[in-house]
This record gives sequence, C-alpha cells and structure tokens, in this order.
Amino acid sequence: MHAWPASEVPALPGQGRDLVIHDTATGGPVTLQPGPVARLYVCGITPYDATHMGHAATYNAFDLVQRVWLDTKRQVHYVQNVTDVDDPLLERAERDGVDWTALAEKETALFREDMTALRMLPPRHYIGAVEAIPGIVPLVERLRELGAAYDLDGDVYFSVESDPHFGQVSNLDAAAMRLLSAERGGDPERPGKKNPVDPMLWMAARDGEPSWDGGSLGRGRPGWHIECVAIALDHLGMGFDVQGGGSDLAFPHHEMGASHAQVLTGEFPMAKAYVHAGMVALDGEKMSKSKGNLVFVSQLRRDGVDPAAIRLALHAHHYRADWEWTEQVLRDAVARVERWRAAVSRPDGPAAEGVVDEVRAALADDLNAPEALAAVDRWVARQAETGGPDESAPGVLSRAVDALLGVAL
Ligand code: 5CA
Ligand code: ZN
Repeated sequence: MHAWPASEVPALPGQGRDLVIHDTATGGPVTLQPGPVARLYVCGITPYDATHMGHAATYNAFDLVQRVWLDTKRQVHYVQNVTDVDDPLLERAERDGVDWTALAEKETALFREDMTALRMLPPRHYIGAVEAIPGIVPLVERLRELGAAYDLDGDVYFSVESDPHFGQVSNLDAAAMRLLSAERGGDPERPGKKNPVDPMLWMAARDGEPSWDGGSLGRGRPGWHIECVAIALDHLGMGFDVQGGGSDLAFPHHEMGASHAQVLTGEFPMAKAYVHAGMVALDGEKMSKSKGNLVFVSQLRRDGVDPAAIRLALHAHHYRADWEWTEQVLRDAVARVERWRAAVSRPDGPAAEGVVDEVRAALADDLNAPEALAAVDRWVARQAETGGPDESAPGVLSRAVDALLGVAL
C-alpha cells in the first residue's frame, strides 16, 4: 500500500538528545540507543470509520518519537499496518450494506489525508493485512511445526504456554488477561482451548466471509496478532527499537505478538521498548468506533480548524495520560497557535538556542510535549515583554517547532 507524503523536517543547529521512554514491559524508563537506522513499528488503523482524536493522539506520540530520533541525525525505518480485513470491518460493511474492500479503501484514504494535514511523518512501509497474507501463512505453518499451535475445528490457535516469556509485556495476572481477552477480540469461553486466552492464528473460511488460500492451513483468514508480527518481522526483523500503539493494545495484541515472534525466532525480546499512549475520552468515555462517541479529524478540518491547532491540542497532553477532548482544549490550542505565529513573524526576539534545547530535553524525557510547549510559551512571553536583540531567533524557533513538534507556523 502507498503511505502519504512526508512534510519536510528542517535540520536544527546544536545537538539532539537520545530518547528515554517509558517501557510497558519493564514498567520503567529505557534509554534507547538505536543504530544509525532506528526501527519503529506502530499498529495502524482498522479502517471502518474515520480517524478520531484518540487515533490522532496515539499517532502523534509516535511521530514525536521519530522527530527526536531524526534530530539525533539517525534515519528512521518506520512500519505501520492497516488491518484491512477483520471482524469489525466486515460487520460494519454488512450493517451499512457496502462492500468491505470499498469501505477499507475509503477510510484508509481519509486516514492518509488526515495524517498529511497533521504533518505526521509517513511510514516507509505501509502494509495491509490482506497483502501480508502470503507472508503470514508460512509463519502459522512454522508455529504448528514447532508445536506452538493447535487445531480446533479447522481454526488454528497459538498456545501461549509455548513462550517462556509470555506475560512479560503487559505483566497482568491470568484473571485480568482473561477479562481483557474477552473484551478485545479474543474468545476465552470457546471450549477445547488449551488456555482460555490462546489467540487465533488462522480462522477457517466462514460462509459469506472473504477467505484466502492458506496452503496446509486450508482456506481462511489470518488472526489479528500474527498480522502485525508478520509485517514487523518482514520489514524490521527481531529486536527492533519500539513497538507502539494505544494502551488498549498492550494486552492481548502486543503481548501475543511478542510471543508469536519470540517462539518463531527463538530470540527475545521482539522489541526493546513497548510504548503505549493513553486513551482519549469524550463525554467521560473512551472515544471508540464501537461506542460512536467520536470527534473526527476530518470533521474538524471541514469545519475550518487549522491542523496546526489540532496538533497543539494533542501536544498539550502527555502521551501517557488518559484525557478528555473538550471544546476548551481546542480553543486553548487555537489561541496558542495565534500567539506563536504572531511571535515568529516579529523581526527579532530573545536568543532562541536555549529554548530549542529545552524543547529537545523535554521531548527526550519520555516525550514530555506539554513541557516543550511551556518552553516555547516562555520564549513567546519574554519576547512580548522585552522584544529582543536577536534577528535570527524567530526563524530558529519556527524551524524548531516545525522539526520537533511537527507544527508549521
Ligand atoms: N488495527 C488495530 C491495530 S493492529 C487497531 O487497534 N486499530 S484501531 O483503529 O482500533 O486503533 C488504531 C490505534 O489507535 C491503536 O493504536 C489504538 O490503541 C489507538 N486508539 C484507539 N482508540 C483510541 C483512543 N480513544 N485514544 C487513544 N488511542 C486510541
Ligand atoms: Zn497491530
């Protein structure tokens, strides 16, 4: 699949800093020191509805990860998937009487537009589940050969007991896992499973549903976790730097994915850090396509909201926090963009190098975007009070805000 166009990232004077990030698996900070090419996998959308502010907040966090790395003169190999066949997509297409492939294409196209408008850097590889099927089948076959998978009425399940490290991403007890498995696409009640949380690797063809040739697996379609693993291993290999997504993906999705990969390769861990963004709520409840309490990026854009303001609204919350989208959040962001734009269009200001370093330090410290905004706010306030002698400062600041925060002033 094609991704979306990249906005340019200006090079900045001075030195970028290595990213220290909170890792769900260890429960603490990890200093990442990738090689010259940092490797990032971020779970993509299931394209059955438009991009909402919760999605945007999660992708915003991983856009910042890339910007911190790029600022250290590294390249970033970023991979993202599109879950373009799965139960919720098929159910929505059925409900609305539309073709599921057309629905997926339409919503993926809209996601690309939203990401472009928000200046989110695109993945180098943007891969759909359907196009990944030829790579998924041999992995499931291999898991079977290794004795890590078993058949149940034609479906193939992964046995979590086959991975000695199972449980080390989310660190949950069995009861919590079972509960979340039921909530998030699993089938812990199905009789005949070895462990209730064992996830499906391959679902045998069902009447009226799309299916593909699965070689020795028979016709069917892939499970959710193996999809991301196949794509990540194909393009990044084991031991990549960051596996990312919203906090609702820690279990079962990232836990199961890590186990699949670890059993397949005999290596540990799949990723050096598992990074999870908090959940954005609306009216007191997690924004979700299934609940329908949504604020769409595309709707805000149609209403004439400046994408730069949308991004500043996202940056105003720490990525790990759960927070509530409100009209006030947006109003504050619109006012901030106006203040910043006015400031960088003045002919001079106080020296900006210190501010650039404060922004760098804040972002390198577990992506503390609210602190980065505060540093720019302080410069803007100083400039308004005292003006400044430095004619290059507004330009330096504007380029730093663009390069590090993805906001074009
Ligand atoms: N296709 C799978 C991942 S392989 C999936 O979870 N798709 S999704 O469309 O449901 O979500 C896409 C990303 O947005 C995920 O990382 C998810 O954790 C995140 N997300 C969904 N809802 C919210 C929310 N309310 N707040 C923050 N992030 C969210
Ligand atoms: Zn995923």
